[in-house]
Amino acid sequence: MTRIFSGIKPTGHLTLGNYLGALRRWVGVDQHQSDALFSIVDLHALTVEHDPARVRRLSRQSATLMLAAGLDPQLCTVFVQSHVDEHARLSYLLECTATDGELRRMIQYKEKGTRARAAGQSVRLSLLTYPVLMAADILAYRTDEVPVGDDQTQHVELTRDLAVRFNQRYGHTFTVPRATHPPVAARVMNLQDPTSKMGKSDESGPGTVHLLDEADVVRKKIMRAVTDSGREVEYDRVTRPGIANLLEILAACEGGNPKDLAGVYESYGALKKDTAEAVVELLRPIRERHAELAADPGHIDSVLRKGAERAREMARPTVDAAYRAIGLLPA
Ligand code: AQP
Repeated sequence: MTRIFSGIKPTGHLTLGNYLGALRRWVGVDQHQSDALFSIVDLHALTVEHDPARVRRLSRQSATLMLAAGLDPQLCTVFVQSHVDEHARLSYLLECTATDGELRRMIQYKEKGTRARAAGQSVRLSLLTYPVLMAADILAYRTDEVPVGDDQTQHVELTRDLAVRFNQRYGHTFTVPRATHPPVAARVMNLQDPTSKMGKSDESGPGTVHLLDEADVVRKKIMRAVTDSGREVEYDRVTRPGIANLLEILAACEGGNPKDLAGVYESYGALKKDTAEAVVELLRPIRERHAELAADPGHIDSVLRKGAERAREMARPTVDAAYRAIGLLPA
């Protein structure tokens, strides 16, 4: 059976991008057809300035939303990354496999590093090294597939390179994984700046739809989405990024493809209205289920505890094998 691993960082409230780019497929396909692990990758939330209480709160909220969206702990393993020591144990060995050059080339390091420096903040060393931790997250489970939005492609490429290099140097230890992406909405763009990804770090911004936004807030954000000066509804990501984004969101919500949908609309207003209603309906059951689950935090904790136990059992043999292969004396 195909082994799948993917994760969400508790750096903000989950967004429509997280749902369409990742979570929806985990729920609809991956957990049914594969041996799947889904993690709240909390260590990755510490690479930029953070508030400890907020990370804790968002970790529980992310877990609750993952279950509210439909992940079923009977079908897949849901756990918090920091509860399973094997991730950090393996990460060090992979730091001894990676080079500083390949990490400095990572786009997210360059972008976030530049942003932090511009804000007068220092850049944490972990911002440079976290893609190695991400490789450890994936390789510890001998993962075959990593379902992600396409912003993560470069990180999965690095993971593949490290797996191949380690296997060649020290003997076959890791499965070499591949990234998989959804057919549409692999990159949902910010509604106010359709050339940037809709990211959850962009807190209360009007360009980001959060899964827990009230219906009227969702409508307002979508109706105010930036479009362009043209009039015809055309699907062109380069010249009409705002309209293309709305068409992709609508196609992802209702099925079909964005190009065909473009032919159905004669005005931007009508497209926005239908997109807003489609998103409201998509999110309604998630918000309702979230409210029920949030009322019972003990249940969430128990799911996460059992998930971590299962994950630990799966990861330990591979990580132990890596320790032996690289030349460390068994304890
Ligand atoms: N806009 C998006 N479109 C499609 N997929 C997306 N994903 C994230 N944003 C989009 C996918 O969701 C999964 C979890 O993402 P994450 O938690 O690693 O990152 P994020 O939501 O992008 O969070 P941040 O903090 O806002 O990230 P930065 O600031 O790093 O961009 C992944 O599969 C991701 O591809």
